[in-house]
Amino acid sequence: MTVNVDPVVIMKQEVGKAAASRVKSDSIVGLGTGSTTAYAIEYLGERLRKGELKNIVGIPTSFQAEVLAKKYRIPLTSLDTVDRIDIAIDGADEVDPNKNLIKGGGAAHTREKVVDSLADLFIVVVDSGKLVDKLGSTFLLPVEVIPMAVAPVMRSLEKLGGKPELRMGVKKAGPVVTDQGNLVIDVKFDRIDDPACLEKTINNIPGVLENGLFIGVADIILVGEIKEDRPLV
Ligand code: ABF
Repeated sequence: MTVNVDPVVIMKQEVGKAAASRVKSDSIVGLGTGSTTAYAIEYLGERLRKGELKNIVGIPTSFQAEVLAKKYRIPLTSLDTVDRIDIAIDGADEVDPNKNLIKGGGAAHTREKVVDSLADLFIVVVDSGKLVDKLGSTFLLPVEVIPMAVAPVMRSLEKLGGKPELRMGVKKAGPVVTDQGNLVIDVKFDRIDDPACLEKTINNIPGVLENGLFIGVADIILVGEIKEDRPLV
């Protein structure tokens, strides 16, 4: 019987494993969010179980990462306990040629930026579809905002040339709420010519907690290639 495994799943597994294989024993590991990083977390658990890895602790970037780490028995700690992160593995929604990112599709970019920025080595795991010439060309820019400031922040984002929209949940039953209890505004910018400047400008708007521009944070981009359907016999 031939079983076809989704080539996207295979790609995510391979790039997640490639990142996780760079983790050394005795490391403090930033655990990212998203479906690709999930495979890296799973593989870290497998390496621990096999005894290939010893004595690592994880810092989760979201409730989702925390749940996965517990599922794969990766010990967890917090930034109150450690003063450094050796390596962080995380996904992204867009990557430009300068390794700048848009993140936040999973509404976790605030904790992700804290952890990823602290890491001595930040590895991003993506498929080739995430590679863009200019940030903002395929993905809206997520901005985490405190609930009482949504209206004035949206007006400020419009003045910057953006088209902001409050992110609603899957069933449109209500807005998406972040792990911090805030809301997310997704902003369409026709062009982002100076992402470093835009990141600072947006974060300076009163009521904004964090936006999804990650400038000069990523060290290594691991890009998975989606190969043709490879039936498993
Ligand atoms: C997370 O990874 C988010 O910042 C980003 O949206 C997501 C991409 O996830 P996936 O690997 O599922 O495309 O870090």
